[in-house]
Amino acid sequence: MAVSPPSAERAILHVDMDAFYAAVEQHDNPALRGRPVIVGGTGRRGVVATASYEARAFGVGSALPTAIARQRCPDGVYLAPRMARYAQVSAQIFEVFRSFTPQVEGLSLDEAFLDVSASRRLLGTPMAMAAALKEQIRHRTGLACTVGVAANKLLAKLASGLGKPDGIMQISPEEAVELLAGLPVDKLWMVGEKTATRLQTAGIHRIGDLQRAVPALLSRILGNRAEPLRRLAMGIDERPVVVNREEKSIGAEETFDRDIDSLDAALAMLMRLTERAVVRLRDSNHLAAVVQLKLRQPPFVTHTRQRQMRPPSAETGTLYACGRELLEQWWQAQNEPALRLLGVSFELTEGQPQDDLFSAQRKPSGVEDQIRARFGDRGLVRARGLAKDS
Ligand code: DCP
Ligand code: MG
Repeated sequence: MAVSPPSAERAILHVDMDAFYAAVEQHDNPALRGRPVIVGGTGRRGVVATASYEARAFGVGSALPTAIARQRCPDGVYLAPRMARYAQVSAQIFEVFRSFTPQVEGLSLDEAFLDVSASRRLLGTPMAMAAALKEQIRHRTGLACTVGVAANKLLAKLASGLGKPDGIMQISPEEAVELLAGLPVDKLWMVGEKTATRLQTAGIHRIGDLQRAVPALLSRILGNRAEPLRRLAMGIDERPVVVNREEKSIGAEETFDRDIDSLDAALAMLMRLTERAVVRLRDSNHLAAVVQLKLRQPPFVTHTRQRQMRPPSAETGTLYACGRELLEQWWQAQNEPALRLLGVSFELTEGQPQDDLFSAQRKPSGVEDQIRARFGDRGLVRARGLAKDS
């Protein structure tokens, strides 16, 4: 049965960094480049978090016990993870993602879906955006990623998997059915272990079998999930990109009719925005733990810069001084600085007024909290086991 794609086709990118932790290590220490690098628990019962592509040639990869990895690849360089550093690089890549679209759904430190449907008018075809995105990530971090391009999440993720490493891969709706047909059923996100077993018992092993299955049979096995699953098998996936919940923050921003091209004017605007935001900050009875600037250059390149406040504060002067430093640094780093939009926002902390000495017990959140705030507990699960062990 032929199924036609939805008329207003979406443009979804799935971006995934290549050998993320290992690539960061190779970037930070050039002596490691070209060598098999294995990051993970280095203790007796440690497991591999990831391996560089050089190490993968030895059959070493994620979740393999490190002890076995050492047998397969005795000359590899074995390193314990440096989560704080990976989180820092992650923040940089997400900043690049958000300069293409606000519709960013982070899945882990190194992976996200971007709905760039509305960016097409301004930034060109999805393939052009994928190329620009790769370029900007390399420029910003020195690292390679792979971008999958398609009309939905299912196919975009499939595409990035096929394009790895350092690639761009597009899957059109026409190609999707055939590509999916050869894959095992449990590659579909709706199919967990239980469903897979049930399908296999009925002789449905590959997605192609699902595509051809008699509807009545499928309904018997899957009940009301039969139809959605059959559609997935045909490459139809209407799940939206769900923007991760931001940490609680308060801010003020403004888009200008005429771009601001002098630092003095930009600072004056920053002062106005800071005052405006501080009024709301005080109303909320919170302190600012982080000051963040949003800086958009014409036509649409958005940067963010942020800094922790130690101690957290609700004082206009203190917060402005922090924003001012960030703005001046950014301004000096630009070729032809100009602002189409400027925003300042404060990440809130539960802190009570500063005369309460005990409020200092609530420290600004650590790396783990930041990761959790962005991705939920999911973002930490994998790295957790490692940290304990090593
Ligand atoms: N990770 C982990 N434990 C796992 C899998 C991954 O700790 N079982 C960590 C290390 C990875 C990072 O998460 O560097 C990203 O995971 P990916 O699955 O995207 O794997 P990589 O980025 O390392 O490699 P690839 O190029 O295959 O994406
Ligand atoms: Mg990856």
